[in-house]
Amino acid sequence: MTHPISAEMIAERNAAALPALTDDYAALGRKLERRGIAIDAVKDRAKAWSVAVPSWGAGRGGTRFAKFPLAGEPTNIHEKLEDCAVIQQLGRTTPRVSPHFPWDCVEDYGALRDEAASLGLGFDAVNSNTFQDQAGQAQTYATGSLSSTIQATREQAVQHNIDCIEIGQKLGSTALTVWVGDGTNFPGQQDLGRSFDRYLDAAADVYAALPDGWRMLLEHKMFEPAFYSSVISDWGSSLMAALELGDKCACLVDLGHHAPNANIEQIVARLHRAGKLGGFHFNDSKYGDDDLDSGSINPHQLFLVFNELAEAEANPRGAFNPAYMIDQSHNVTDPIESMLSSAEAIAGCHARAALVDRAALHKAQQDNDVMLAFRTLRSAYETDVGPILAMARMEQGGAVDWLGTYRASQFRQRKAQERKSVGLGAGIV
Ligand SMILES: [Mn+2]
Repeated sequence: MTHPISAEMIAERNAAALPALTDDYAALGRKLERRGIAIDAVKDRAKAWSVAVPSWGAGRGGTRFAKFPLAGEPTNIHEKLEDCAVIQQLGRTTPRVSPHFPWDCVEDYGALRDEAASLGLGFDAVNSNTFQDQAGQAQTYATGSLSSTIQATREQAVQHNIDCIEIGQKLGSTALTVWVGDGTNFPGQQDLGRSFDRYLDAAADVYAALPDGWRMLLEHKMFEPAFYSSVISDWGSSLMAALELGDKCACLVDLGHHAPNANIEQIVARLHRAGKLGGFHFNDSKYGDDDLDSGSINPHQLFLVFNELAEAEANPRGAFNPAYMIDQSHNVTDPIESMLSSAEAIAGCHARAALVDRAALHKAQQDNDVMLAFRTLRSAYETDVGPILAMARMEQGGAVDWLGTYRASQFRQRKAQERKSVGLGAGIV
C-alpha cells in the first residue's frame, strides 16, 4: 500500500505527543469510570465507525460568484483519491470515497478501484448528476430531469442513473444517491402534483435497475437551484417517494437542506420510525445550504442528530445501516484540513452520543423529569472526547495532531509543484 505521508514522520510526532495524550486519556478514563463507562469500549466504538468523503470535496469549492483556487489542489479523480488518502492516513475515520459522475469519469473503473485500494481506500455511494448539462448531451436539463415534461429528457436522466449504477458495480459500491435540481422559479410554471408524478415514474425505472444488495438513496433539498418550488423539497416528499418506490429505496438527510431552524433530529427519528433512514450528508449551515464545515456552526445540533442515531441503533426496528458522508464546500480552507476537522467533529458527536446514560434518560423521560432528562444529554455533550479520538487515531496509525502533522508534511506545497493549476470560475468541480 502507498501512503502519501511518511509513516515515520507520523510515528515520530505521535511519540512526542504520547505522554500528554496518555495523561489526558487516563484522566478521562477515571472520570468516565465514575459514570460506569469503560473508556476503552468507547474508543473501540470510535475505531469501528467511519464516514465517507466526497471526491468533489477534495477540491476548493466556490460560490455562484467566484472560486478561489488553491495551489496544488487536485484536478482529476486520481489526484482527488491521493488527497482522500491523506485524510484517511492521518484521521483514520474516512476509508471510503463517494464518487460523482460524470465529474469522476475514467476509462477503466476496475483500474480505478485498484488504484483506490492501493491507497487504502474503497468506494461508497455513487452520485448521479442530472442538475447540469454535459457536453454532447442530446437533451437539456434546463427545465428538469427525472420530472421533465419531455419524455426524451426523462429517459436520458434515467439512463444516466443506470450508467452510474453500472460504474458503481465496477467500483464495489452498493448505493446510488439521487439528487435532482428539478423545480420551478415561478408560480404556475409547472403543475406541482404532475411534476411529482413524472419524477416517480422515472425514478421507478432507475429503481428497477438496482442490482441485488443495492440501495437507492433520495436526497431532498428545499430550494436551489429552483427558488419557488423543488420537486423533492423536503423529507415528506422524499419519504412519499421512498415508500412508493420500494424497500430498496430510502431517504438521505443532508443537514443543510432544510428550512432554517428545522428540528433535524426529529426528522431523523421520524424517518427511522418509517424504516426509511438511508443516509446522511454532513455539513453545517448558518443561513441556508451553506455547506460549511460539519460542526463548525452548530455542534450541538450535530450531537442531537447522533443522539437520535444512537437511539435508532439501540432500537433498530428491523434495520439500521445509514450511509454516512461528508458533503461540504471548502471555499477558504485547504479541503484536506477541513475534512479532517469535520471527520473529527462528526466522530466526536458519534462518541459523545455513546456516553449518554440511556437508562437514566429513558427513566427521566418516563417520569417527566425535564431537567434530569436535559442534564443527562448535556453531560454527555459537554464531555471532551478528544483524547478518545486521538488515541483511536494513533492506535490505527493516524496522527494524534493531524493538523500539525499535515502541515509539517508539506503535502500541499509539494503538490503545488507537481499538479497543474485549476482554472478560475464558479462551481465545486
Ligand atoms: Mn448533499
